[in-house]
Amino acid sequence: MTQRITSADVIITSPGRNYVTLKIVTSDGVVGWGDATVNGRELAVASYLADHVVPLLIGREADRIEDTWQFLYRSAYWRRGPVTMAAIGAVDLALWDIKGKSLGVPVYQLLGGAVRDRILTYTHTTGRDIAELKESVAEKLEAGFRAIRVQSGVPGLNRVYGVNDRGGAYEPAQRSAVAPEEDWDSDLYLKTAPAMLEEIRAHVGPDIKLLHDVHHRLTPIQAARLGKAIEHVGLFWLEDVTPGENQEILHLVRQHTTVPLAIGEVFNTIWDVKDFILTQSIDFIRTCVMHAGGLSHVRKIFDLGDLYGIQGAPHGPSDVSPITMAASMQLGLAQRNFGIQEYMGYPDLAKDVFTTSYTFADGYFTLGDAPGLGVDFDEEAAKKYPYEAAYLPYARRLDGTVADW
Ligand code: EZ4
Ligand code: CO
Repeated sequence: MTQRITSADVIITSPGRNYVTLKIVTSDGVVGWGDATVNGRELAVASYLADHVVPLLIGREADRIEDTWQFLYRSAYWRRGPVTMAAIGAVDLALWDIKGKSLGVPVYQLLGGAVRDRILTYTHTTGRDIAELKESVAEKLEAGFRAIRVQSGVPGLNRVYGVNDRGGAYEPAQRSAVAPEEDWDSDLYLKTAPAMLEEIRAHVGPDIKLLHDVHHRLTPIQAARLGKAIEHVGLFWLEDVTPGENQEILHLVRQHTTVPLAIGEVFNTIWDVKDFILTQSIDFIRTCVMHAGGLSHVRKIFDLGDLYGIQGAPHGPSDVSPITMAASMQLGLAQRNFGIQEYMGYPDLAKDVFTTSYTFADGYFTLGDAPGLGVDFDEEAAKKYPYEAAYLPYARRLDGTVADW
C-alpha cells in the first residue's frame, strides 16, 4: 500500500541550545524525525521548510526518498547553499526514518547492512592554557574516549576559537542579540601551536588519536609550514587549515606535508567538495549528513571519496541535533570508508527532548536495533524550551580586520 505524507511540521526548541526539528507523518501513522539546525541561522531553515517545502510534501509518496530529494533539489532551481541543503537534509532524514520504521529495521540495514560492529568517535577538549587542556584531556580519557580533538588558548590573544574564555567546555554559539567577537593572529598561533601539540602528545602517549582544528584560519603556505612542523606529533588529522572555498588551495598544502588533512563541515553538496576529492588533496571529508542534503547525498560524497581512499568523517558538534547524530551513525555502520564520528556531546537539557538508541563504550558508539534512525523526540518537553536568538562568534585580527572564523 502506498503510504503518503499527510502532515509535516517544523518545531523549534531550545533545550540548552537551539534545534530545528521536522516531523513528518504518513497516512499509515508512521512518524519520521528530521533535523534542520543551522547554527546561528535557525529561523531561515525553519521558514524555508515551513513556507516552501512542507506545502510540496503533503500527498507525496513517503517511500520515494530519492525522488523527493531530486524533486526538492532540482525544482527549487536555485542551487546548493546551507539553508536549502539543510532543509532537504531534514526531509531526507525524516523519510529514511519513516522507511526504517515502516519496515521495522534500523536505517543501516537499508543502506546495505553493517560493515563494522562499532563506530570510532572523537570528542572535544579545550583549555585556556596547556595545563587546563591537559585536565580536559584527562577527563575525556577517563570518560572512555580514545580519540580527542585538542584546542588551546593562544598567548597574546584574549578569546580564540575552541576555547571558553571563562574555562570549561566550549560552545561557540552565544545567546545574545549580537555576534560575539574573538581574536586572531596567525603568527602568534603558529608560534605556539606546534609546541602545544607536542606537549599533549607526550602527555597522552603514542596510542591516543589526536586531532586539531585550525578552523579556516591560515593561508596555504602558513598551513604547509604548520603541517611540516607537526609531522612528528602523528596527528590523526589537521582540520580546516584554510578557508577552502577555493578547493584547489589544499593541493599546495598537500605537496608540502604528510599530516592527514580533513575538511568539509561548512560545505553542502558534492559540487562544493569534489575538487578536494578528485585532486586527492585530503584524507577525510567532513560533510554533515544533514547540512549536505541528508543521507541520500552524503553517501554519494563518501562513495566518491572511496575511489581515492578518502574517508568519510561527518561533522557532529552539539549544534546538530541527536537526530543528525543518529543518522550519521547509521551511515557509519554501513559505509565502508567511514573513518570517525565527531561527538561533541549535548547539553543536559537536550536529553529531556531527544531520546537516542546509540550507546558509547571504550571510544566507540554502538547502534541498537531500534527501527528507523533510532531517535525519539518529545514534543511536550520541547515546548518548555522556547527559541532564544544565538549567534556564532566572528574574529578580528589585531589591527581590527575581520578574519575567517
Ligand atoms: O565550529 O559546529 O569541527 N567542529 C567544528 C565545530 C564548529 C561549529 C559551528 O557551528 O568546527 O565546533
Ligand atoms: Co571543525
